Amino acid sequence: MMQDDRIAALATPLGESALAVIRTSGEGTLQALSRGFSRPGTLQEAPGNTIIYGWLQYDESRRVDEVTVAVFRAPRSYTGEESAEIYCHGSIPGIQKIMELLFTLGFRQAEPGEFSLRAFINGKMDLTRAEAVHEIVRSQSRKAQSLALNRLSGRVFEEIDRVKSRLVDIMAAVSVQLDYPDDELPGEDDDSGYVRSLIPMDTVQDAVSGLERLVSSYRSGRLYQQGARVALAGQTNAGKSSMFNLFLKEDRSIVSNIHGTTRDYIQAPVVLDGIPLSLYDTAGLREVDEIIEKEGIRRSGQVIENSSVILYLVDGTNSDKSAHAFDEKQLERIGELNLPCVKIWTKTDLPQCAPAPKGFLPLSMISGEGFDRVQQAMMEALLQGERLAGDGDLVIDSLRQKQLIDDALDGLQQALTSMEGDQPLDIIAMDLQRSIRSLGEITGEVSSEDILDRVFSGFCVGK
Ligand SMILES: Nc1nc2c(ncn2[C@@H]2O[C@H](COP(=O)(O)OP(=O)(O)OP(=O)(O)O)[C@@H](O)[C@H]2O)c(=O)[nH]1
Ligand SMILES: [Mg+2]
Repeated sequence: MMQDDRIAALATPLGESALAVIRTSGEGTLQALSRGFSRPGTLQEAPGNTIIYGWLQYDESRRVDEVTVAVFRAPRSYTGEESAEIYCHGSIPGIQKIMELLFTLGFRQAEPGEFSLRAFINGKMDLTRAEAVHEIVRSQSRKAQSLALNRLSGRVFEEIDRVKSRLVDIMAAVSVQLDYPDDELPGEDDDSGYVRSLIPMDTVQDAVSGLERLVSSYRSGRLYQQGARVALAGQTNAGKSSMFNLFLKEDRSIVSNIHGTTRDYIQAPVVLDGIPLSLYDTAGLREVDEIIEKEGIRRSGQVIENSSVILYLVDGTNSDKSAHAFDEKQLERIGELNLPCVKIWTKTDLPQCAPAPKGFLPLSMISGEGFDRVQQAMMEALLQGERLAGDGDLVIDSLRQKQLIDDALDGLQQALTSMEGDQPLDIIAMDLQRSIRSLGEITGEVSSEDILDRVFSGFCVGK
């Protein structure tokens, strides 16, 4: 991507709408745009943060659209460059005509994420904030959006920066000592008390716990942003479709007392505690010869294997021994696949229902009794020991950030081990330096084309 030319892109979805926004940026944007504008002088002279009304046109006889143009002067714009946002009518052919006009005026189509890349390069935001912009756009639930807003406001940056600056202070002292080993202080192979005075253990320990907190927030960050796949599984008539409907609060999947009612699996989205879930009702598991039901069971098996958590339902009124053996076999398989699973004992409202065995949660689809506990258990299974984040919590959602924090942690732990093993100062210094570098990569202070490409190429065009 070049940085010294002018770019343009539609920033809103391409479709019919009252308004659409086309974003432009780059040095000379207003000058270039004014050549296709009904009031060139006004546009060229407009101060930053103002809005100018007029027509986009090739000339008076070839008008393209009636628009307003928001004017931004460098560095007070999203990208930090001179830029303009064109508010036009949201018609697909109209937008296409405007883009064609812009190309003849010397703009080129922006690459995905190019506006944000320029913002980063011009020092308008660090990489964690740029990633947050993308995460906000992508958020599927209100909670995910709130958490991404926290990141946009710079909280990841601040936390990383806090840890990093303490390590940099330590490294500064260490470097002096490595450069001038003969100064009054004892040499490097002296007692470990001296190394510890240069590198305070509790500061390193504190950095470790700060970073560990961030890493552990990743699982719940992921859940909020990407959601999870939940499969309802079990034998025919166990109550899967009834439970599916209970989740959706609507009569969506066919429920009947005929075994094998559900054949094709059914998927529906549902948001629970701010986590977007993809819920699957599957075909009841049983031995069959009938070819269509068999295929339904096979496909359901794939859904089950690819889910993040399985809710396995067992009909509590079924006293048939072979049915229990069948369930045990299925649960064993799920266990072998290492999939989180919540076991549910259904139809507890019926008098013939046996008490729930150990490890099963009792549930009645009729009264809804036990449903809260089941949902809670499902969340626990998804979070695997992490707690759910509150709105104000700092939660990371970028795999890139998580991996770099892991690298930084690795360096710090290595440094701590070396200190305990009375290793020479330069060895410990290398580990600290590695951590500092990884932390710098998170915010983009240390960056390469490769890293930037990875971060910004996933963005949408116009961001
Ligand atoms: N009393 C009572 N009846 C239930 C309960 N759950 C399900 N049922 C009934 O059990 C029967 C089977 O329920 P479904 O939800 O269709 O069962 P399924 O697991 O989807 O069955 P298949 O689609 O055949 O695999 C229906 O008649 C439901 O009304 C429950 O908790 N209490
Ligand atoms: Mg069903």
